[in-house]
Amino acid sequence: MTRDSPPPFEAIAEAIAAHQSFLIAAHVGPDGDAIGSCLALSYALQAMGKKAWVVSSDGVPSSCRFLPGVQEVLYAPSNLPECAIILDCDGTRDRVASPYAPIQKAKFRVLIDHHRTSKPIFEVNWLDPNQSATSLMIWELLKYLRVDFTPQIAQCLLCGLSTDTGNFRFPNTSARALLAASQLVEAGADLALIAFKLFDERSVESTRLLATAIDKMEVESAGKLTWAALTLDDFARTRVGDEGTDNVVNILRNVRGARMAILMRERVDETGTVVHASARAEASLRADLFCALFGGGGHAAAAGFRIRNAPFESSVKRVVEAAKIWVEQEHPEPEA
Ligand SMILES: [Mn+2]
Repeated sequence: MTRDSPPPFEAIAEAIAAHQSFLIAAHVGPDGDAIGSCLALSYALQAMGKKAWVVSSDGVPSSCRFLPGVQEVLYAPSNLPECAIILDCDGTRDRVASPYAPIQKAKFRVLIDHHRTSKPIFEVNWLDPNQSATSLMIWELLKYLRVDFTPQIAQCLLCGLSTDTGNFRFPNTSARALLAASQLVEAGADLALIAFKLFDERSVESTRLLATAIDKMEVESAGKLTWAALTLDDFARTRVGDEGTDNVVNILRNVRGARMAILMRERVDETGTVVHASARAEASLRADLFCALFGGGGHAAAAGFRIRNAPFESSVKRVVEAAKIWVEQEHPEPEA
C-alpha cells in the first residue's frame, strides 16, 4: 500500500464481517487518541453484534477516565480473539500495550495508524500520516460502515481528536478534523468537558509535581532548549506517579524562544531503572527522529522514548548533550 492509495475500507469491512471476536489495542503509555479510538471502535463492533475487548496493559491515564467504557478496558485479553485490530501505533511487540501472543495467534490482523514511522506489517494496513488522529480515521471508517454515532462513540472519538490536535490548536488541525468535531458535537460529544479533562484538570499532587518541574527547568543553547529531569525523590515527595507529569513537557515547550523541550522521569519497573522521556519541538526539529536515537518514536512535534539498564543521571546527561547538538542542526522535512 502506498501513501496515496485509498483507505482499505472494504478490506476492513470484510475482516469485521468474517470474524466474531476482536482484540483492540493501541500504544504503550496510552493517550486520549489511543484510548478514544479503541473504545469508539469497540462500541461500534459491539453494535454490529461482535465481541470486542479493548486491551491496555498500561491501563487508562487519569485524564481519560471520564470516557464511557473505560471500566471495560482489560490489562490482558481474557480469550483468544479471532481478529486483532491495532490502532495508533506501529503494531510491533514493543509498541503495542497488550500481550503479543494473542495478536500473533489471531487469524487476522488489521493496523490503523497515522504515525509516519509505521510499516504495513499486518494482513490489512491503513497507514496515513496526513491524518490528524487515529480517532479521525476511525470516524471515517465508521461513516463508511454506516455505524450509528451514539453519544458514547462521539465522546470517545472527539477525545482522540482533541488530544492529538492540542484541542484544535496544533498545525495538524485540518478542515476535516473540524468537520468531524462539528458532527461529533452534534452527535452528543461534550467538547468543554473533554478539553478540561485532557488539558487543564490536575490533581493537587500533580500540580505540586508541575511546580517541581518548572523549578528544576534548565535552559540551554541560548534558550532554544528547555528540559527538566524528575527523580524518584521528586515523585515520592509529591506522592504521585508518572501520570502526574501529563502536559508538563508542553509547559516547558511554551517558554518563549524554546524550539524543543524534553521532560525526563526516573521510574522503576521489574527491569530496574527506566528513564521515561517526552519531547516536544517545532516540527522542523523532528522530535520523532530525535527520539529514534534512543529507540523511541512519535510525531515530528511530539515524541517520546524510554531508556533501560542505565543510571538515571548518566542517561539525562546523554540526552541533554544529544539535544544541544540536535537543536543546532538541520533535519529532513517530514515527507508529505
Ligand atoms: Mn494518535
